[in-house]
Amino acid sequence: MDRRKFFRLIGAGSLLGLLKAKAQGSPWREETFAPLRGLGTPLQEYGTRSPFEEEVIRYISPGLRTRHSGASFAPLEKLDGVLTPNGLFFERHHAGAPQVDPEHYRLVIHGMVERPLAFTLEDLKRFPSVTRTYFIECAGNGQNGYRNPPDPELTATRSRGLASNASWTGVPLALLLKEAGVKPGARWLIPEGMDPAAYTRSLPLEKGMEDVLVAYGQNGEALRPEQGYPVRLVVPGWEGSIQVKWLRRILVTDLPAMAKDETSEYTDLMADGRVLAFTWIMEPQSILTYPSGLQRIQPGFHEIRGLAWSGFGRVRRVEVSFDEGRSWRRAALEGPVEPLAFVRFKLPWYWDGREVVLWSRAWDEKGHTQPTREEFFRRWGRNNRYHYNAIQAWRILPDGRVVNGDRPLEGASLPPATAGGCGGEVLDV
Ligand SMILES: Nc1nc2c(c(=O)[nH]1)N[C@H]1C(S)=C(S)[C@@H](COP(=O)(O)O)O[C@H]1N2
Ligand SMILES: [Mo]
Repeated sequence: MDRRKFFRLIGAGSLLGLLKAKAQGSPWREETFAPLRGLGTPLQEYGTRSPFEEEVIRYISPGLRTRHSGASFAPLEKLDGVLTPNGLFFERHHAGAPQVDPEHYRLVIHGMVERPLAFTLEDLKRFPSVTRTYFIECAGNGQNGYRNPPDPELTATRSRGLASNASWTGVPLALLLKEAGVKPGARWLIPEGMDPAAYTRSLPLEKGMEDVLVAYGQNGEALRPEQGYPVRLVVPGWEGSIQVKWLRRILVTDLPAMAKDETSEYTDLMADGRVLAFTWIMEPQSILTYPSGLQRIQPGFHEIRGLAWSGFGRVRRVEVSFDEGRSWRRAALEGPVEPLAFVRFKLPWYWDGREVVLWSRAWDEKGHTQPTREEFFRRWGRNNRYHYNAIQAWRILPDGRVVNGDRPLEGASLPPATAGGCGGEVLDV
């Protein structure tokens, strides 16, 4: 839409608003200007949000049946900006979030090093610190897209809410490794968590030396227990499952651990039955948050809004289609566009009240984009449950209701239920 047309639309909209206000009587209502009675809330040592906002909550997946090994989704369509508030950051744990006393906390680095070391939390905070914004996304994000026929009740939360974005503060892992002195021949790091799951992964030393953070801060305060208090790994752009929380040790070694957490889970079953392991990088992703599933809109002007990100680097552009991919319009990205972090995109739009399907797709600086649902399933068969980044479609019905616009896949039933998974609700295991 060109600029002039856009402002004409806005102008028409505000004129309409004025006429409406007139029809309903004066907009200067007494309640608006009467002084509030009594005193307000006294000073608080730790603030709480307005009670009127209390329905903005994480969505806890019933799919894994327990609140200790499951996932809760961030309510993406109810948030503004790009930072996910700490109380709404998605969660995924395998055995609940332990409460760790920072007094007794130690991070041990051992194995193929000159000097095995144990750091207290205070030690870690004495190192030069770095604060960077990065997304974390569970490899199981998007899993609800596997459902066939598609779930009519899908929301943006349940479609892509196993991802969140925060400003992380910590020490570059490279500094700690230098302090310990990595021996020649070492190639792998085996980080381990202190939760009852003894959660363990294998991380290439090269990535560990590049940009991994040993993080203790999240959006300006200490990590939340759910995010790994007091210390977690932040592994920029890579799947959430490798970002070990409640980090207690890192073994430096020459071989990967092939731990349960990277063999029984977080491997990708391909169409031909073979399995890909160690698929760490998160492909480009985008989700329209407005309009999105279960919202209701009126004909007239709307700012289409959404979030995009990619594990390959910066998001270069986001496009929106109103005709299921035949043509695309470029959305504006709200800067600064940081690499490996959420980006907000926006597009002015006038809805004429006719049924329409909206798509969005992100392109990153390496030229990757998102497949359609059909393309995704052609590539993977219906076996894989991870790294689903197919375009999410939203259908606007003539009455303004927004529903899942994904089309049923021909001749397909529900994918077979297998053990594992990451909070997807398709799973019934
Ligand atoms: N120690 C430990 N670390 C863990 C996990 C866990 O269960 N235990 N879950 C992993 C998975 S699968 C994901 S997606 C991310 C989720 O991070 P979040 O809960 O902070 O969103 O943590 C990862 N780190
Ligand atoms: Mo995950």
